[in-house]
This record gives sequence, C-alpha cells and structure tokens, in this order.
Amino acid sequence: MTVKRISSPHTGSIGAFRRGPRRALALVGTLGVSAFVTSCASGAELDTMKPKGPTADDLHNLIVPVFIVAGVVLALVIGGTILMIRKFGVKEYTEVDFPEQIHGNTRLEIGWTIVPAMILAVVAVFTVSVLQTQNKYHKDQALSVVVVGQQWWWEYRYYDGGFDPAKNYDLGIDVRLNEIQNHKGKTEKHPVIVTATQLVVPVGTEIDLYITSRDVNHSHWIPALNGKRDAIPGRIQPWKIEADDPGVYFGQCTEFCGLSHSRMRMQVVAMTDADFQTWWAQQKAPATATTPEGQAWLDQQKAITAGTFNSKVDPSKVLAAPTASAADRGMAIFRGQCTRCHLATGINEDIYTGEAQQVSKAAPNLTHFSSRTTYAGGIFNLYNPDGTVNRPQLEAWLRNPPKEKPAYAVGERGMPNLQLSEPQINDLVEYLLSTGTKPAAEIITKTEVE
Ligand code: HEC
Ligand SMILES: [Cu+2]
Repeated sequence: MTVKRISSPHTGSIGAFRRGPRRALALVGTLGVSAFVTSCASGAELDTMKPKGPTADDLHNLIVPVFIVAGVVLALVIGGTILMIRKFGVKEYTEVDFPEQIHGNTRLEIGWTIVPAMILAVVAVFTVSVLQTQNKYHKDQALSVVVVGQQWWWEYRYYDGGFDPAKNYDLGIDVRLNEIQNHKGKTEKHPVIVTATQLVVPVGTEIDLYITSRDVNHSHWIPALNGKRDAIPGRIQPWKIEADDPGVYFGQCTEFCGLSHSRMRMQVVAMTDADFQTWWAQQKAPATATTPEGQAWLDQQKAITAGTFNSKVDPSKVLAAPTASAADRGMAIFRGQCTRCHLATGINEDIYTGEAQQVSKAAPNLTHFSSRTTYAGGIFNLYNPDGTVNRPQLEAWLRNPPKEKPAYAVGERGMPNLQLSEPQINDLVEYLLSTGTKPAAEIITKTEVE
C-alpha cells in the first residue's frame, strides 16, 4: 500500500519524460531558434548586441563570454538529462522499475557546489571590473548633459564647462531638481542649451550624463551606446555614453511610466566635431522674429514686461501685433497661448514663469524646434524622407495633441487640446518651422520613425 502511494506520483512524470524526449528537444529547438531569429532581426533599432561605442563595447565583451559559459552549462544539463532519459527510461512502468532509493553522495554534492561557485566567481571578477570602468567619471568634464525624464518625453540640458551635482544647482526651470538638492555650498549654474528627444553629441568623446526625473520613475536606454539607467525623482544618477562614428542611435524609456510609456522614445545624433560645433553655436543663439516688423513688436513687448516702456503713458506708440509674416503672426500667438508651458529663448523668456502647467512643471523647450527631426517623444517625423516638411502631422498635433499621442491632459500630463483655429494653426506651424536650421539630409532619413 505504502509503496503504491509513493510511486503513483512518479508514474506520471516518468511517463511524460519517456514519451517526450523528441518532443522536448523539438520545443527547446524551436524556442532557441525563434529567440535567435528575433534577436537578430535586421535593422532592429534597439538591438542590444551591436555596440557602437567603447562603453557599450565593454558591456558586449563581458556578456559574450558569459553567454558562452552559460551556453556550455545549458548544453551539459540538457544533454545530461536527455542521456539519463535514454539510458534509464523504461517503456512500460511496473513497480519493479522503481529505482533504488539512495541518499547522499558527498563527492558529487561538493562537486556541484564548488564548480558553479567557481564559474560564478570568475564571472564576478570580470563583471566587477566592467562595473568599475562604467562608474568612472571625468569630473568637471567639458560637456555634461543633465537628462530629465517626464511623462512622456526626455529633456537634455547641456552645461558648458561641466555639471557637478555635488557643487552645482540650477534655479528657475529646475524647480523639481532644486527641491531635492541641498543648496548649501552650491553655486547656481544654468544650462546653455535645453533641448528635447534628440541628444546631439560629438563622436569620440565621452559624455557625462546625469539622469533624473521630474515626475515618476523612467529609465534612459540607448542600447548601442550603453545599458539602462533609471531616472528617479529626487536622485541624480551618473551615466555616460560615447559614440565611435557619426550616426543615429535609437533609445526608449524602459521603465513603465504610465499611459504613453511606449511613446517616450529618443535618439542620439552623433556628429563630427566640426558639425557639432556648428550645431552648438546655432543652439546657443536666442531665437528672433523673422521680419523687422515682428522684431520691433517683440522688442516692445519685452520693454513693456521690463517696465521700460509704459503703454498707458504712450498709447499711440504701442505697436500692433505683426500681420505681414505668417511666422511672426505665429510668434505673437505663441507668446499669448503657449507661454504657460513652453519656453523659447529670445521669444518669451520675459513672461515665462519657469513652471509649465504640468505635473512635471516642464514642457519641451521650443527655442530651435525645427532643428530637431522628431517630436512628442520621438514618435512623429517633422520632415519627410525627401527633406520636405511633414506639415499635416504638425498641424494635426496642434489641432488635438491627445488624439495624436494619448495623454492624461486634464490631469496636466501631456499637451492639452487648445482649441486653436485653422488660421492660428497655420501661423503657428510657420512660426515653429522658422525656429531652427533644418538638419542634414542624412540625419533626417536616419531618424525617420514609423
Ligand atoms: C498646458 C501646457 C502646454 C501648452 C499650453 C502648450 N503645450 Fe505644447 N507641449 C506640452 C507638452 C507637455 C508637450 C510634450 C508632449 C509629449 O511629448 O508627450 C508639448 C509638446 C509640444 C510640441 C512638440 C515639441 C517636442 O520637441 O516634442 C510642440 C511643437 C508644441 N508643444 C507646440 C505648442 C504650441 C505651438 C503651443 C501654443 C499654441 C503649445 N504647444 C501649448 C504642453 C503644452
Ligand atoms: Cu518613461
């Protein structure tokens, strides 16, 4: 009776093994092949196995030998199991087949404890050494970028002469960062360039990144250039990237962060040093109106804000908003309708409060918007592959943003529908297109998203 009770659960499992070595093999094979095929899909933007810079190379050089060792172990275990089944499996189970019950084999047990421990120890030596290089920073490096995640886009803040979280803090737009930093003994430092979605870097240079978030947890990941780094509100996490060659490297937020998490993408655009210097100079320059009429109006508006021109004292001298140029009409609409969220240096810094009407207190900086090729978390193309402007998409975005990209707009997460009229949309599009230099054709085609 007792024997039966012990043996009956075994009957099932032995039976399954006996029936299925071929089937098990087929299953393992299919899974393996499909994993291999999907991981090697050609042109996959987020391919983790194609490093394009020294930091990513370090990771690759670690992961490949570890995979090989793991593969050998897997082969031994699976092979051993199949061998056992073949050698000791029985066709028809009878109680006589029940194997002799033994307990303990000191040599074997010590062996299978020591061998894996040694394998792991060797892997640990290499892992720790790679971690050490990954975490080594050039303090006060020339180019540092503070990376801020928010629902659902990435901001890149460039600091000239380096950013050191131990020494610097940033007033104004960085309200959320300030709250978390202890100001004592720190100097105020402002970024010279603020941009969104596209991180432009020179090739062959290690770029220090300081990653944080203004709302919930996100994770910054450019697989060709380095691994993932979490963006956590209240923390600044150091990271770094370096690209060997000019090109475009795609990324994606990899920490679930709400409704449009999958639409929180980004791209690193790596340029030659000369191209980067040109980009840098263009980005640093403030935006201007496109005609003297528009600029005169803009200057007067700023004088009114500054209190150097009193419109009540001199009502006859008050200039009417520009009418001739669509871009300048759009600029005037921008100052009126968009300032509660967006900053465009040169256009509305006098009236921008530094706190966008958002949970994150930030919206993308639009100073040189048309020098980027994708927007709204890198899901839309500003230009078509032939270099012409993708106007219908930009118009659709201004017409009803939450329809184009799901957002909890009433909860101040994402751009709301501003009920703009068609003429307003037209003027705003012209204005937005006048804000920057169109990137090189190659960048346009390489950053193209589906
Ligand atoms: C209540 C805040 C708010 C207002 C007002 C607002 N926006 Fe936005 N806007 C946002 C947010 C937030 C985003 C980022 C949306 C995303 O990527 O999910 C955004 C994104 C954009 C983008 C894409 C920028 C990029 O690089 O991704 C453009 C262009 C834009 N807004 C134009 C405008 C214009 C023009 C106006 C005024 C008519 C305006 N916005 C008013 C909050 C606002
Ligand atoms: Cu995110």
